[in-house]
Amino acid sequence: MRKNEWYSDFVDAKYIPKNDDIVCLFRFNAADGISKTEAMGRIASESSVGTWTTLATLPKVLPKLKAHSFWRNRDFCKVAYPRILFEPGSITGFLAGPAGNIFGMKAVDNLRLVDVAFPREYVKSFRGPTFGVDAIKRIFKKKSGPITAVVPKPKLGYTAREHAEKVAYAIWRGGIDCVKDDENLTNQTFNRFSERVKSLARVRDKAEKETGEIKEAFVNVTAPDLRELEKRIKMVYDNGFRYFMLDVVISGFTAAQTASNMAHDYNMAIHAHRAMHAMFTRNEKHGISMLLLAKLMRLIGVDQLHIGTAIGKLEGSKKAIVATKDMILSKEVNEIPMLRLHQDWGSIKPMLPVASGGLHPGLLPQIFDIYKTTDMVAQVGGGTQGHPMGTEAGARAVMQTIDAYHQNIDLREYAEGHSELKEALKKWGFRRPK
Ligand code: CAP
Ligand code: MG
Repeated sequence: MRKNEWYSDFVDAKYIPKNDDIVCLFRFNAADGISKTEAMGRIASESSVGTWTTLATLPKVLPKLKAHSFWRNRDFCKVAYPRILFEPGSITGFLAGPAGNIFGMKAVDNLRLVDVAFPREYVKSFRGPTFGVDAIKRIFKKKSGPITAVVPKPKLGYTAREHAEKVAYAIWRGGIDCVKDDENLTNQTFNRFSERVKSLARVRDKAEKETGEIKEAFVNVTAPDLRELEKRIKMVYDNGFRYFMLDVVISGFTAAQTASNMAHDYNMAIHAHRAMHAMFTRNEKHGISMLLLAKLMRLIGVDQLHIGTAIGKLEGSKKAIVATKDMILSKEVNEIPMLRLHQDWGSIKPMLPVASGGLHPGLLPQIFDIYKTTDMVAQVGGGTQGHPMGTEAGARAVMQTIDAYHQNIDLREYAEGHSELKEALKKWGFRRPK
């Protein structure tokens, strides 16, 4: 132990976590001159009750509050935290410890919070999704998924009326369930939020009447402050939508929890876009894993979350995506060494995975095979609006692909009797965008 330091007090290989402890799995690289044990002590100390030097006075309760780094395998370690350390029902209150200062410690060159096993009592302090998987049946009255969505592309540029009357109308007419705002569409001068919501509601009613199908929109309520966020959610609700969309990472965890509480109050569902996540999820050696971000979002209570495709245009390994998909859809999942901890969800509803990013009809069957379910949301933006015969045909091609998949018919064979699918396969085939 170095003079005037007490980090080693936070390392105990004999410590056996209590059932009620919160256990974090970290991946770390100790800095030069720092042993792995010293690094583990710093991680546990700085993320719970410690600091860089010994202290003159200590509260009596301190031994009960200390975290224990109790396990290591190569550059992975586990730290157990007494649940009492954290405010129940608050993701921000949790992250400020195990995902706070420690990322910046000089004692580590890299640090990644890979997963967290939350005990039942802690899980119970969250509300979870309002609908989650149930949205398929309770909102869309469908026996099985996927829920289909299309983002008007290009991302920005349409006026509110063009967005609704030109693009959304064609998407809904083509059989798609939901028209999704892009992540960077909020309240621009050329596409005002209030006008977009009202125009979409008017066109939705028209499309529902003409198709006899339930039509929804994922209107992006991402806002500059919580008061405006609440106003936008209320406006979407007042215009008869059951969903709203939030950029949960960009908005932050307090906004996400505020939105979830409002979704419960209004009996609405949240489509969670994860834009900016790759800033801290992508580097396997540093940051927070996408799996853990998804776990936090299920606790907070979003109903569906983008989790990656493995074969589309954005990064994400198939192994990690499948481990995440299983964790958000299941009641309980087992540990996968160095990737995922055991988690029992109690009565928290399963959350729907969203596959999106570079998808087109030729790729959808592969997505359903990777996910091993169609209980999901399939978003196809460019892969619908880039269709040679236009947006409505692009939407029909997506729906034809899903029909073919459900009937276990090869796409090329199904395309023989469906011109929209045939044209889509002619343009994109089965290529995986880079
Ligand atoms: C997809 C998308 C989504 C990405 C987000 C886009 O459009 O609208 O934001 O899927 O990535 O802007 O790229 P396309 P992820 O369907 O035209 O690709 O799903 O990985 O969070
Ligand atoms: Mg987008």
